[in-house]
Amino acid sequence: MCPVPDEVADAPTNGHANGHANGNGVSNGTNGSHSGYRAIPTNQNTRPQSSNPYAPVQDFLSNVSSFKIIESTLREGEQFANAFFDTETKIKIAKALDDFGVDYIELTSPAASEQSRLDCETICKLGLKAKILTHVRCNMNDAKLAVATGVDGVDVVIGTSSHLMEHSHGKDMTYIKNTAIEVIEYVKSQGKEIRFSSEDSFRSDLVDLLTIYSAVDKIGVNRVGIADTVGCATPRQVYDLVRTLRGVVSCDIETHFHNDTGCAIANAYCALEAGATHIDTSVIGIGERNGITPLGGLMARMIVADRDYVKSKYKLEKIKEIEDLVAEAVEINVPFNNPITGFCAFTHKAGIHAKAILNNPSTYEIIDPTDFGMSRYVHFASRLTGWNAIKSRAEQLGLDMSDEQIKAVTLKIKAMADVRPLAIDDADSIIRNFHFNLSNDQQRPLLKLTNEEKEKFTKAEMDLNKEKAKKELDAAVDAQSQGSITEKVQQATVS
Ligand code: HCA
Ligand code: CU
Repeated sequence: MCPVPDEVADAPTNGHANGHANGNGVSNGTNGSHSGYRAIPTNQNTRPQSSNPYAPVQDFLSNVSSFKIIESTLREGEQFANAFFDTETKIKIAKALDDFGVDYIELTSPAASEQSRLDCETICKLGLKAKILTHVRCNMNDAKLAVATGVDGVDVVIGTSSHLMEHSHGKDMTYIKNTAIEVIEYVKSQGKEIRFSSEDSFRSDLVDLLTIYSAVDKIGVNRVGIADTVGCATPRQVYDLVRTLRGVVSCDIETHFHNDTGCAIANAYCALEAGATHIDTSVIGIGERNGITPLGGLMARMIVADRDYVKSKYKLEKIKEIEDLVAEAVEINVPFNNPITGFCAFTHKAGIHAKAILNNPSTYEIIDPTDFGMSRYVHFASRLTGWNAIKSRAEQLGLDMSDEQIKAVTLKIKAMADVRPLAIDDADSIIRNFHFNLSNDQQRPLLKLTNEEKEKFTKAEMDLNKEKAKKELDAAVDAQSQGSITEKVQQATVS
């Protein structure tokens, strides 16, 4: 369970579609603003990316250090069950994504509705740095509508799996190839970028796929796209397909992964390793069903792979703002386990973790929260806490105590946490009152407790003391027997 905040009053209202998704109605805040939590200063992370002994040997086909993002919150994201973006919201999202630094922004087809067409025109006129794309079916009517909106490029798609050819559009591969060529030639003739993608690529016939991609590559398509429309692909399958395709076409390769089986980020990464050039994302991963590769999650993955590239290209500290904007627009909470911005993404709790984190955050953090403008938190108000965390907290409160005294108050906090859940203020009161009693030779209660709680506390404290005494005894016996073994070895060497 995540740490319980002490200021639940700050929690946002929760009429959201996914209910109380992050457990507490709170999400991780940017520096110092994690509602109900107090950051404890730690040593700095000297090297957020330590070398990885399992890193693959450098592969010349890999684009892990040179990928581009096609941000599809305003297309795939609009297919999310709870998404209803009005024009103003679309503009806000487009501007935020542009400011973040995405390479492309993909918009819903102008053929979807008159408002969609108008919104497309409006966003094209914003003068953003990102290239604007719209996503249409592979036919001339849609292509003409798309070009007329003023977009920089058109993403066309058509289903190529037998499932979709039979049960969706009912066209065969010959029809698909001929129409694709017609559409591509038209869009190119209008001076626009053009991508051709096969829907449901991972359930399509490989020969069909390679034949059509090779044909469109020959007539100068800018990108071909692979889409895991149903989220069935594994990272290995992705690697194999992209790698094979890389050997067949010379144009760029875009990839699009649904998250039905939780592989959307891993698949995106593998696609880049195999030579894909572009990854489709959406903010918090929103899209059809449970969505696609999330922008923030992909950033988390990629910063670990190439920090310099990611930091030089994207304004990472904006990610929380963008996620909050989209979460609000579609009325969901950011999930508690979201990479980077999840409620406890950088909160450390167990004593062993806290101790190491206080010494050097890279011990239990592969990502430095400050790269994303986030804070780390050491959770010290629980039965799992350790004396190092309490020592830091006491220092932060300006209370001077010896290590022995800190260990004694830690034991009291742990015992109290066995009686009832502790808020941060509870733990602080225990530390403060304990310190007061020491300095004034008094017996002020550490915390206000009911009689029943007092009884439970006494018992919990006794148990912990017994446990502590047993551990000390064991340690003393170990030390003694170690001593006598060393003595015997020494005697044996001498004699
Ligand atoms: C869909 C279409 C799509 C298209 C992907 C692409 C998919 O909503 O079914 O254009 O590459 O997942 O196949 O999003
Ligand atoms: Cu999709």
